[in-house]
Amino acid sequence: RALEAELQGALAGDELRLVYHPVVDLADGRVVGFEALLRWHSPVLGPIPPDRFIPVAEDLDLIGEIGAWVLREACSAAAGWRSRYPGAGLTMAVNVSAVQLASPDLVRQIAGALASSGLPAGALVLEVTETALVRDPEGAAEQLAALRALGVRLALDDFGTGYSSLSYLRQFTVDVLKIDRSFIATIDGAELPPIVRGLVELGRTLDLEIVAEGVEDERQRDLLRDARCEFAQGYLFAAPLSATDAELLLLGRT
Ligand code: G
Ligand code: G
Ligand code: MN
Ligand code: NA
Repeated sequence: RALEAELQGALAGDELRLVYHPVVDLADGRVVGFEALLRWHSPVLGPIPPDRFIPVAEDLDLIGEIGAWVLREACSAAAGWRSRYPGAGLTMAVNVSAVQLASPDLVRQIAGALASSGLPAGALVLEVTETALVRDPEGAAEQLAALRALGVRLALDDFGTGYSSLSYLRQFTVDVLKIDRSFIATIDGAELPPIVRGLVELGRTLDLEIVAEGVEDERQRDLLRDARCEFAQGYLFAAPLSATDAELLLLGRT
């Protein structure tokens, strides 16, 4: 298929880019970090969303190479921003798929990206989904333990949408819960819907950081902040930004 053929050359052809989606502190609106999101603009096929090309990259055995590039690029951007904007304690989150999580090479890739960028391990957050854990829970637990031993932090992404979320919280040690945007989209009245409130309180009880995803309006922001949800992402604050625009945001010029 055309997409498969084009993807083979995408990395070498410099067709992949990262964009950076800000994470803000709801208490004061400051940017505390970014989530790196992969973009592919094929000169032949146009822009292709990651939902479409990442599974293909996995089938073609290209995900190792692409994932390693994402890690190096994201860690080096974060290291640069942290040195130019010290004091903000900026973090960088990188998404890791089920296939990546199963790879024996992942720990080495991450250690390499940290070493070559100089980014402190504690500033890197790896986002995994519940579905990535369901396939091989024992293998995943081992891998997560090895990653935490490096000092990186772990986030459970799209929280609440996978299978039996709560049993995963018992089995796997994570640091951050990202409440899926489908829950945030249910916030449309004067009060936080009980499930969203429950998710925020669950995180607090378990001493996890909470990031609300997909915050699109001020009412959602205010209700989450009042419930003491600490962090959020969403179009209300910013769309995913190019490295240049992310830097302008840090400069306070946007
Ligand atoms: O940014 P966007 O909504 O297009 O992302 C769609 C999906 O692709 C999300 O689930 C996101 O986690 C995933 N994704 C984006 N960038 C990466 C990446 O670098 N690696 C992996 N494995 N998944 C990614
Ligand atoms: O699965 P993951 O959370 O990694 O996916 C992140 C994706 O969510 C990104 O592709 C990003 O474009 C999208 N996204 C981020 N903020 C918002 C938002 O406020 N509204 C909507 N509809 N999508 C968002
Ligand atoms: Mn994510
Ligand atoms: Na998510």
